[in-house]
This record gives sequence, C-alpha cells and structure tokens, in this order.
Amino acid sequence: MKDAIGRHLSYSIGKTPGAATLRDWRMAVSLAIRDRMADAWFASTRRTYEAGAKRVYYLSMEFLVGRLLEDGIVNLRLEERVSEALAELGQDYAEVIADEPDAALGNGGLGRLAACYLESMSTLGCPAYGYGIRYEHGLFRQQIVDGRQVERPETWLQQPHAWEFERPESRYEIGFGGSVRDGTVWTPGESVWAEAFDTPVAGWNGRWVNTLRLWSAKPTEPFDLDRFNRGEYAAAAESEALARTISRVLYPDDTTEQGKELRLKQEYFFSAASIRDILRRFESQFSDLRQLPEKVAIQLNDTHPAIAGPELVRLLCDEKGLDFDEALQIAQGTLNYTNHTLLPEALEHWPEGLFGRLLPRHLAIIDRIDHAHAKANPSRTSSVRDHGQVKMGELSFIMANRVNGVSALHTELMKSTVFAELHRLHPERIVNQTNGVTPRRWLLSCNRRLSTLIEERLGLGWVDDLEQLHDLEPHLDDPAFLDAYAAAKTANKADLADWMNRTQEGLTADPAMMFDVQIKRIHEYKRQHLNILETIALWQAMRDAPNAGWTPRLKLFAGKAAPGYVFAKEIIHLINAVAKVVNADKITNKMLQVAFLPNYNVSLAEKLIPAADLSEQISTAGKEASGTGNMKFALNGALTIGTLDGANVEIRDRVGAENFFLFGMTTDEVDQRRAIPDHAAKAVEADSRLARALAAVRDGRFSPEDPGLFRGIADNISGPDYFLVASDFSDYWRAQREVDGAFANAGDWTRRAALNTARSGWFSSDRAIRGYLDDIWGAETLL
Ligand code: NBG
Repeated sequence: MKDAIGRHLSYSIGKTPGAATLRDWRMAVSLAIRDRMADAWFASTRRTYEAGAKRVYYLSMEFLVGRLLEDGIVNLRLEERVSEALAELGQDYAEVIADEPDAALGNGGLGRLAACYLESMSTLGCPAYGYGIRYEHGLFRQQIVDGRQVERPETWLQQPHAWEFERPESRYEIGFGGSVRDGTVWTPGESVWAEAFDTPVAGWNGRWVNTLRLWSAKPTEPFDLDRFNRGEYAAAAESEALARTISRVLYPDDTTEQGKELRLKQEYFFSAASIRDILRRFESQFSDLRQLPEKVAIQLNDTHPAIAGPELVRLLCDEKGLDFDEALQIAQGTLNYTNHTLLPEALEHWPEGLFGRLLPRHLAIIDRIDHAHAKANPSRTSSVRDHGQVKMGELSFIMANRVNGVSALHTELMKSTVFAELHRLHPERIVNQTNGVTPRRWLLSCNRRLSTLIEERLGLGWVDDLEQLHDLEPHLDDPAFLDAYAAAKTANKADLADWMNRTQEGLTADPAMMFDVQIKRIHEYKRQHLNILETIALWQAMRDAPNAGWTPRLKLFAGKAAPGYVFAKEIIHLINAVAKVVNADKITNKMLQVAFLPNYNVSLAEKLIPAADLSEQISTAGKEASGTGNMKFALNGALTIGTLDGANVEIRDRVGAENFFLFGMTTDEVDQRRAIPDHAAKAVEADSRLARALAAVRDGRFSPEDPGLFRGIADNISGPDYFLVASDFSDYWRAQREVDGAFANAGDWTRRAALNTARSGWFSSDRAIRGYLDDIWGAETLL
C-alpha cells in the first residue's frame, strides 16, 4: 500500500513527498484504492456477459454520493493497511479522508437513496449501471450571514477528481427542437454531445463492482476560429458555452418543478444518452430486440427521466424499424417507475408549447401512447395531456411495468389519491418498496465506536445481513454492554460538541445534554417551524421556572432551503435568531442551547447522526413519502419523536411503540382538521403556550432591531396553516415532555436506544434492493 501510494504520488501526481500537499496525498491514496477496484470491475462485466444476465439500469437526475475515498477503503477492507501506510508516510488518515470534497450531485433523500441503492446493488452482485448527469456544480454551498441563508456556487470539479474515467469514445449526439417530416423523420435544430464519465462502485468486500456513468455535455460545433481571429473572443466561444450549460448545474430544488426549458433539456439529455447506451450494449450481445424486457430492466427514479419511455419507443420505431405497437409493448416491459412524492407542486408537468418546441417527435409519440392506452381502457377519463400540460407522472405510470411507492403508507396513498384511476385500471401495477440505507456508510463507517462494539459481540456478519442486529437483543441484559453502548454515544457527542464549540459562535454544547436533531431540506411540510416554536415555548417555560428540573437539551438544526423558497428561508432566519437570544440567556443557557449548522451535506450527516439522542421526524402526516434520515438515526440509536408519516410508521412497528415518541394527527385526521374553518386560530386559542410563543415571534422578541421581521411566520401559523403546525403543537409539546422524562432515566434510555439499533436491520438498502429484484426487475444476482 505504501509503495502504491508513493508510486501514484510520483508518477500520477508528479510530486515528491517533500513537496506534496494534503490534496496530493489524498489523490495518491484515492488512485491507489481505485486501482484495487479495477480487476473486480472487469471481472463483474465479464461475468455479466458470460451469464447472459439481465442488467438493471437506474436512471436518476441525482446521485448524492458524498465522499468516496472512505467508502472505497471500507468496502475493500483496507482500512488498517491504508492508515498504517499513511502513518509511515507521515500523514494522518483522518485528515486525508476529510480533505475530499463532497460530490453533492443531489438535493436530498431522493439523490442519497440512489447512492445507497448503487452500493447495495454492488454488494449483492446485481449487474447494474447508474445513469445520471455529471454536474459541474452540484448543490449550492450554504453560508449563514447575519442569520440568513446565502447561496454560493459549489465547485467540486474545480480540483481534479480521482474517481472517474473519462470515456471520450462513448458519446452520443443529442438533438433538440427542429422539425418532423413525414410524421417520423425528426431533424433537430440543435445538438450537443453527451460524453460518458465512469465511476466504479464497489460493494462490500470488493467482490462486485458496478458503474456509475454520468453524462457531460460537450459542443458539437467546434470553436469558431474565424470569429476568434476577428477578435470576437466571447462570440467565438458562445456555442461551446451554451452546450456546456446543460450539465452545468444541479437544480437546487427537490420539491417544486422549475418550469425551465433548461431543466427539460437536462432531462432529455441524460435520458436519451442513457437509452442509446443501453440499446448499444444490448445489441452487442443479443440480436432480437423483442428480448429487451427479458435482458434489461430500467428504473425511472421519479419522473425526471420519464422522457426515456417515449425516447425508447422512438428509437425502436424510427431507427430500428419496429411497428409502433410492438415498440410500445417492449418499452412497457422494460421500464419501471418509482414515485417519491405526492406533493402536487412536485409532480412534474410541462407546458405543451415548450415540450412540442423542444421535442416535437416525442410529443406526437406521447399522444399515440396515450391514445393506445385510452383505447385499451375505455373507462379512463384522464389523459397525459391536460389543460395545456404534459403530465409526466401519468406518462410514467402508463409506460411502466411496475410503479412503486417508497413506504407502505405512501404506496397506499398513491393508490387512493394521485393514481386512483390508473390504479383501478391496473390494480397489479403499483407495488411498495420501502426505502433503505446502506449499513456500510450509515453504521459501519460513520459510527466506528458503535460498529466496533457490535463487532465485538456479533462479528461482522451484520454488515451485509443487517437483520443480524437482532442478535444484540440478548446482550441488552448485560450491563457491561449497555455501559459500552452509552459510552460510545457519549464519546460521539463529545467529538461533535468539541467541533461545534470551535466553529459555532455563541454556542456552548455539553455532551451531557440531550442532542435533539432535525436535519433535512427546509420545507413547510417537514415543519422545522413546529420544532422552533416548541423551542421558544420551552425557553419561556424554563424562564418561568428555572428550577423545575428541566432536562438539558441542545436543539440542532441543519438543512438547505431552495433559493427561491422565501418562507423556508425565513424559517432558517428565525432559527438563527432564536439561537442568538436563547444561547445568550444566562438564566436558561445551561438547560437549552440552539444551533443551526451551515451547509448540511452527506459528510455533516455522517458527523451528526452518530451523536444524536433524539431524531425529529415531524412532518404533516401524508406529506413525507418515506424519509431515510429517520432510518439512519434509529440504526445509530437515536429515539424518534415523530408523526405517523412515511416510513416512521414502519420504524415504530419494528422498534416497538414504547421506544418511539408518537404524536400528531393521522392522514385522515389531517384532512378532517383542514376542513374546519379557522382550525389554526382555534388551536392557538386552546393552547396558551402556543399563543405565547407565537406572540414572541410576532412581536419581535427575536428581532428587536426589526420587530416585524418574523410576523409572516406567526401569521401563517395562526392563519392558513396548511401544514397544521398549530393543530399539532399541543400534542408535540406533550410528547416532548415525555421525552424529557425518559431521557432523565439514563439507563432506561440507553436500553431503548440499543433496541432501536437492534431492531432497525430491516431498513438496510440490501433488503430494499432484494425487493426490487424480486418484485420489479425479475433479475438475478451473480454472487
Ligand atoms: C423524497 C421524499 C422523501 C423520500 C425520498 C426518497 C423527493 C421528490 N422525494 O420522503 O420527500 O425519503 O424522496 O424516496 O425528493
């Protein structure tokens, strides 16, 4: 290992040890690790060809992979060797790992799920490819300036990236616009190259390695030398710049459709390149396109790649010469669709005018698909085109062999709400696959203390068979085990507290406090404002009775708001404003501290989750499709305070109701409550704590220099309150006080935390991927 690192430092990076920077060392280590993936990578491909196996293609606009070096080292089981080698070379292992920038090619849960699934597919030996976009700029970097979110460009690709292989020979010309002649001959008005960059994805033990193939946009028009020679430098580079725009940025929004032409271009760009690549690979091995459904399963991760369906039909008809009905049947046998949200504003739809201008042939194909479907299902009343919009959810459903939701509750709601009619027509099509998370990243490597303790008791079998964690339950009767479990948590908290106290102005975190954590995108449905309101009420109650024996708490928040989502940004501002006042209050600041940690990303999650005591999963029932952070917390021994929403329901079923703090209305109660006139005003009237907390927000208690600053938030909660913050407040307060009491009994709390770990094994992404293999893809694993 030492030689390998040294060789790369000299011959790949071109530095001597004396001249090498931390980044040079990190690059050299990364390349040495990447080398060790190569043989298994080739072997995985060879075995897939030899077996004539079915391949799975996961099409996703987002892959939130985070850092890759530690992941690679852990999965190849090279930790000891690398840290020894680095020590001999005079370098610090942890520093080298931490030097890597996060690959932030995703917004939140949807993108992180795609990353966990890729890793699990490799662990299981499922022949698979991830297909997405190689964004030059991932999700924006969040700074907090005077309490407000400020967005800065993210620049992960401005330094060399160790993990990818550029494949200039794998490129496809992707067209847009233009016209259609004779009904089928599409002549695009402009085009760009989609060029492939491959990253190997190694599974546990490095036995199988799949590929993440990301497309980068390159100009088809060469640089304009004539204009350059005339001194028109900017104009000479114009077409090149325009082409590159397509893979320039990740849209910073995970719930609202941007309505931007560029976004639709991005979607078609990567879907079309991926479909062509899939067909090319298929045809290199098989000759009969009718075999496609038998040899290929394509998963559409939400509707972002929905255009892949019409594109596949187009290629089969217009280029391969199949007739339309046959092409449609092949496509429908090959495609599947995962829905990740029921929020109406997040279900993609495109104006017909824009769509037809950009993709004229596809619009005609969509109409034909829709007519064919309507003809076969005469009782259907809806259609893909509606009120001048092209609805991508409807299109995806019609084009898919299987449609799935991401938690049991969410899947049932899909059947009864957005897809009610299509479900009636195709009752077999919708299936559930509750989300999962990879235990390699989300326990083994992010929480060394806990995973070492588990290894001492159970060995390492749980790492790829997470339900083995059930075998911890007998150890719960051993006080030494519980002590060690508690000690691991306390040490994780102490590390985090040290780091926060150094970096967060005004904060004094103490590991003896309860670490109460809410980390996720900032959104009204996720209700960070319910949490901060309860914080305010708690602070007021503490001031009233400072000696009432309060359980000391640190309230931790982190998350990004979409740049255009004004209300979400106000919530961030309010949290910071409350933190400033509360942390400085001498009466309460030993009992209550509040922090908003900037720039939430995968690496920060890896720091926070192992140190959490309490996991906040408090969305309005029916709004959070699943959640995956909730699973990571439970696995790492945080107890959940949560509503009956998304996968919370299944977490509670598995860890046991007595180890979960439930509060709030159910989905049915939410609908009933919303129908009551003035529901929020009534809730405020009925709860004096709520009224007082709201008054403090409204009257400028947290913004003395600008008393009206947060009035909008207070008015929203006591007025329309679509997300029912006011109506759920009282029960949330009650549950929080129950949490206080439970935390005060340290021994019992640890037991309940350990039960959360022992009973969360089902939430492994390995289990989820097995479900997809069996119920959706019909594919075999080759390990
Ligand atoms: C998100 C949901 C989460 C879910 C993830 C992964 C979108 C559109 N949806 O609840 O909000 O856990 O998807 O399925 O990002």
